[in-house]
Amino acid sequence: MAEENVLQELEWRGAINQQTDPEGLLELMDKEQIGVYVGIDPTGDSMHIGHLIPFMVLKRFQNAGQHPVIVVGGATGSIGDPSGKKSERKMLSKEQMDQNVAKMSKQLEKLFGKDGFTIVNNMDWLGEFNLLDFLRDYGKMFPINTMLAKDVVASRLEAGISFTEFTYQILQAIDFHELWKREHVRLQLGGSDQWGNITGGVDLIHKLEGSDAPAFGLTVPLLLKSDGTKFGKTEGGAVWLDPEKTTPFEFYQFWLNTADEDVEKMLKFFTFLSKEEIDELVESTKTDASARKAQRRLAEEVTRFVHGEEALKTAEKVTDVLFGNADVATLSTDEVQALAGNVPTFEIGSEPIGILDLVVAAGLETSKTRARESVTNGAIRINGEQIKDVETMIDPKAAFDGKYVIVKRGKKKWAVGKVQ
Ligand code: 383
Repeated sequence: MAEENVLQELEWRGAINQQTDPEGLLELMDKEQIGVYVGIDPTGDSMHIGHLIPFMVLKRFQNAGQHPVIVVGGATGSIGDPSGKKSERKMLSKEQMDQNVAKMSKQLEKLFGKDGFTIVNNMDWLGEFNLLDFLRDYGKMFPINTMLAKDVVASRLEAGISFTEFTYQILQAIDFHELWKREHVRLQLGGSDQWGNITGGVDLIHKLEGSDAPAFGLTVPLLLKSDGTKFGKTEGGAVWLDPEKTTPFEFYQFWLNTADEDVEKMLKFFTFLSKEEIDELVESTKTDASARKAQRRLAEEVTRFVHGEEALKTAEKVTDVLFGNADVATLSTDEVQALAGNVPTFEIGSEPIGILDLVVAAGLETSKTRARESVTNGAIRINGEQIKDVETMIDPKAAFDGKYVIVKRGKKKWAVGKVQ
């Protein structure tokens, strides 16, 4: 069998929504290495897993030998893409935007490595224009009727859209042309909400560089779960890539909790596993669903990709302690710190403390009388060890470098005391 090309791979992964000219693109990639780009607006201080959708595809083009380019939109972010938005956006301050650009760039370097990919800020060129040049050089290239017909604009005409946001599509088109010239970019990727903006860029390049100038667009479907709800949201809100906002443990848990009906789609989208490996895992959801082998592998692959091997191991360990049968005493101090990020915590002095006072301080019982009952019943464990004697004094300095005391009541209630 001939080796599969990147578009065939995207096809079986279900990762193509629309594309402009697949034959032309394949022919070009056979001849030369091209730049492939995705843009992201720094409207927040972290990416979330929705952003991963086109970035996973970009990574596949990188693995297939093409050169990834990412635009962090310092300029476009200050305008606000109306795509997928029902109302006008709030504008961020320049300082906020600069901070977000720095944070997102760091996250992107973690995913794509420092070498072998290019990251640019469109403020570098869009920030230089003066109004008259903009209107004369570019405005003339954009027929208002075409702009009005774009879904994004058409759907907002009734509710209203400012001239500022209306202009957004021109800015993204200029970016594509600019990168076409300076980075040999020939293909732009995005979620399906970006189709109008991407084809706007293809059209601009054809107008300025000739109708046979090579420029292509491809969009990736935005995911829906089998129950029809939006992918990537939990009760607590978005699932962030920033470990300060969503801990690697919570991140791991999000993927681990994928429904059986959705796990195949997720494995195809968010991992680099082969079709055969995925088929095998999907099969196991039918033959041995309770083992959750497919979910485990999914959580493992995505957590490793986003947070690295060490954070993955910690997330797995904490999962095993909280939901499996791993012994608390085997946790390292760093792992206890990760655990503390995911269960209630309380502050505790460094002097020895009576077990009943400790259980109350931990918030696991409301009174010493009730704490006494729990202890006598054998429901209380300190650092993994069952304590039944109500007179026991606990030394907070005894374990985990003297930094933490882990209190557990029954099977599910945890609290970590942070030694002051
Ligand atoms: C800016 C300048 C460019 C090209 C693209 C942009 C950003 C683009 C946009 N993208 C979204 C964002 O930044 O608004 N106009 O939040 C999201 N993307 C990706 C993907 C997605 C899109 O970053 O569909 C989800 O994540 O394309 O909504 O020159």
